[in-house]
Amino acid sequence: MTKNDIAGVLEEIGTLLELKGENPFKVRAYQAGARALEGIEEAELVRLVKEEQLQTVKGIGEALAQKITELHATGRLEFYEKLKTSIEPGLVEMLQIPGLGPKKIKALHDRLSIADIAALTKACQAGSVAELEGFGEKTQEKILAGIKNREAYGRRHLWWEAWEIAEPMVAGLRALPGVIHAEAAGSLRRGLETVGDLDFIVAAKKIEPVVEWFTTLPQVKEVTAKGETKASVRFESGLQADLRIVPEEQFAFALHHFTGSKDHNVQMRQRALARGLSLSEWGLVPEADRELTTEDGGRKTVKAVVAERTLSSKDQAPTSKSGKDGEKEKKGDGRQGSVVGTEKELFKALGLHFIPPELREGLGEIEAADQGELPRLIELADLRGAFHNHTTASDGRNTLAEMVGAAEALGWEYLGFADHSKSSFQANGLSEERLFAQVDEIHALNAARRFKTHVFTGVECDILTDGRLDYEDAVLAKLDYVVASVHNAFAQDEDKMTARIIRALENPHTTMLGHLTGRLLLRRESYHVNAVKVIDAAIANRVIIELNASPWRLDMDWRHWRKAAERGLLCSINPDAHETGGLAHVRAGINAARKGWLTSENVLNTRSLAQVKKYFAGRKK
Ligand code: DGT
Ligand code: CA
Ligand code: CA
Ligand code: ZN
Repeated sequence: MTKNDIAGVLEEIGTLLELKGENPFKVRAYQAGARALEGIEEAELVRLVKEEQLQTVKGIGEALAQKITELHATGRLEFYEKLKTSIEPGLVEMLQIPGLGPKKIKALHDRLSIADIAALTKACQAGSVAELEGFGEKTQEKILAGIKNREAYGRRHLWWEAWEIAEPMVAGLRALPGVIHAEAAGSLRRGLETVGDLDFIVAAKKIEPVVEWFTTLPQVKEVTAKGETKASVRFESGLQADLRIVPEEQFAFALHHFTGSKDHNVQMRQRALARGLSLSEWGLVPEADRELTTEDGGRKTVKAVVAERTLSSKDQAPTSKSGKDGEKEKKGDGRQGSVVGTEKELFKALGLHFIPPELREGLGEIEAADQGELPRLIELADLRGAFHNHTTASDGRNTLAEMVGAAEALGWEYLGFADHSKSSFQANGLSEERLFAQVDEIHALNAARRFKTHVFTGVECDILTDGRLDYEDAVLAKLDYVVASVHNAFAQDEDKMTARIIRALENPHTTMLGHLTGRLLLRRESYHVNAVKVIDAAIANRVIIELNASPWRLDMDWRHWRKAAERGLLCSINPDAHETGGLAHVRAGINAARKGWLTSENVLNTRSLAQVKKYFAGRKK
């Protein structure tokens, strides 16, 4: 760690201690230490650490010297990691609100029991913050404004939440008169786990009604831009959406461009250039032929046409336009007729097979498309069941029978359960007796043939801090399968956590590993674990790693899957459903699986009931 990184950590420790209401002297010691570090040269720090002379620096005492040395050598500090996990994450998050320091946050926590931004918002709206000593009306207003801005500009959004808004909008756009095509593009279409903003691309005969519809939707909180062929809006949640309307013949190019990713686009343009072509959001034109004939017979370059169009849309933005302009613009498009009408044709024009949006991350998809080596990606319809699901027996909201009924309604051949084990008492984990009762219930359900869906017995078994599992072997042996997961002691260092998980994988009863990193997207960081080592161990022990399809997890991350699957790792797409509606989350898991280049062969729950039974039986031997 560099000097500045270390100073940053010390500063943060000071803030966190203050948040906890620690002794002000202790707080100040860390702040002083940070400043002292800033005052010396990097080389000087190296020398002082080496000669163990740090405490000779004014502002750095014995204890601090030790911590700096540890950070300098390892980049980590046990004390700091522990401190971080000892504080409610909501309080730390509140630090991002302008005008709210640790002292104020502590006061809010102590006096109003406010532990996160949602509660703070409510308290401000109710006026109770203003009544607190040291706060007042003005501060309260400032806090509210700060929260609003942070949400509006700072936050990304879960793919699932963005999709729930986007999907009906696409349907609405398509239903408008004069709309020829409408698609959601951007990171949403690429199936990224979080989304910055929505991007809609529309081909329409008449532009104005589309813009009008888009900007007057009931869920729109604010119209942030409104031009002749585009508009931007912001929703209640802070999520923003861009709309672009293009002439029909540009649709494929615009859709491709605004689907991205940027890296993919850059590589596509390079490929076009290598073939003497110029690819843009407006079209694909011969590079040598950059001069275009306009309607009035003049000659103009693509660049000039583009510049004009950009200008004219800016100039005319404030005035209302008649629908005729769409027609005019369409004819006025001087681009030479290219036969590209779909993305498929666009790729073909560059000698490529169609690249599914999920693969467009600039990670080798163009090379694979060139060689005809793109995988046949898994699809939602390939799934025939799912294994990691909860019931009211632990922390789920629906009974076992309700869950099975929902799986049957989805047409699934099988459903497996994995309620929490006894150490997860916060999640009402099952004692051996309660687990056996559930196993009996499942056997009875299968025997009665009440549902077409077969039910598998399983458990989500805690991996204890040392890597042992939460039940005796004899208990685990009674189940069809075991999902082993980490649910506590997140602060362990990477070596410890990695060894802990690997030990669990070596247990012959472990069928699959649950949520590899424990991350909660946009809410909680991963614990420290060496993913590559865990993947190696899973392959060596023929253990599955789950792709937890909960929109908050999507863990193991798609970025690991391509390589891992190539090396023989088997995946299971697990909804981790806590209610009947949660089964649908496999849709998000499919996105991630596709981004990880997975085919149906890579995923256990695409197999038939008979094959799965055989797989579990084989694992038991
Ligand atoms: P997001 O919204 O942050 O989750 O990510 P995207 O990928 O949706 O990005 P966004 O909304 O800024 O733009 C949509 C797409 O438009 C992006 O994936 C690629 C394309 N695009 C935007 N700006 C640029 C750019 O400066 N260069 C290139 N090559 N493409 C761009
Ligand atoms: Ca976007
Ligand atoms: Ca955008
Ligand atoms: Zn879990």
